[in-house]
Amino acid sequence: MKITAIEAIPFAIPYTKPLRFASGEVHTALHVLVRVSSDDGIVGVAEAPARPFTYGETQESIVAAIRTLFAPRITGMSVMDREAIHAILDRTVGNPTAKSALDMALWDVIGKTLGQPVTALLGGFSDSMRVSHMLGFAEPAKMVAEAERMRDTYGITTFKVKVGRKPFKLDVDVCRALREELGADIELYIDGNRGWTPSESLRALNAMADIDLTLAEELCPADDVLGRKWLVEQCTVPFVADESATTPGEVTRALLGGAANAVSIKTARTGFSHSQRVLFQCDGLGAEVVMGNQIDGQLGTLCTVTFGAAYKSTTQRAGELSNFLDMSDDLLAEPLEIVDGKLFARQTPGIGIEIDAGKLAKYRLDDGN
Ligand code: MUC
Ligand code: MG
Repeated sequence: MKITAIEAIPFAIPYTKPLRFASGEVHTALHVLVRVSSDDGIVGVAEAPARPFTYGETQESIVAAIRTLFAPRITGMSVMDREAIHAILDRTVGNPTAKSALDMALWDVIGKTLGQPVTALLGGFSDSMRVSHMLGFAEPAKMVAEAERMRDTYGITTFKVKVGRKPFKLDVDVCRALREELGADIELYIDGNRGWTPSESLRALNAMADIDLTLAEELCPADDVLGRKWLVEQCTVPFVADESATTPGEVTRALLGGAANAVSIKTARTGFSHSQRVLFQCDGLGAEVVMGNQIDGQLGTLCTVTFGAAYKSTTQRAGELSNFLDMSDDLLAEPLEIVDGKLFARQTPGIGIEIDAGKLAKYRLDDGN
């Protein structure tokens, strides 16, 4: 079970509908496919999404970190030596999506070698998750139409609404229109990507007090330390830390410091191994979790549901598993399907990723060697 080769393959797939939010926008999925081969002839696969506006990584930096820093140091180790491998990766600070893709590709090798689904190895709690769809910035009528299409086509009834625009009236109008047009049965929550100040956040929450929001995520920066604590104390729904709590240590600081009382878990940035740490920490401290979306493609989404379906507390809420629907194409040979508002984890050995070789050849940005 020794690692014999590690590849980092940059690829680009355009979105048919770009996602816009307070901290940035994404028009093209500039991701990196990570492949780890073992001496048993097994290949594990995962993807790293470049999100410079959140983690500072670019597609080029992810490829460089894997090829020049990580691959030379862990090639030759056993795929079972995950803790030792992470200790080596963590000698380099940052690079969360590069490290996480490596971690998940290693789990994929382990699952395939053992002939077991990774979701079962992780926890095996359930076979699927309810899906939440993330609505990016647009005019209220367009966001309502998108939510209706998601509900009518895929049976999705939970929506995360991107907010954080200034002034906040447009965001309030959107949330109100969604509630009025889609009715009481849908679940709505908001994510500000740090776009508002603490006081703007509270005024916006008050203006939406009758809309029955279920979560409020990253409405203002966590560095607004006292203001954020003041906001969280007054917020009547769980306040979710997302990009401000991307490591177990940051999660502890956020929860104990009053900067949040719920946490978004994203396998794109904590892989499976560190997502376990974050989840168990939240379970132990009694903080709710939500499986978040790093604007993942189908590979990343499959990783999210592989982890999210595996545990009781990650299945309590719908996971953010649908934004790959906005991509013009993807690399999976067997595409993901959302049916009746649910997405299933794959019960085949490993994560269940099979790459379409033709599509990889079409979208990869390197020379293929
Ligand atoms: C989210 O939940 O914030 C947008 C920025 C980012 O880091 O992730 C996405 C979705
Ligand atoms: Mg977020």
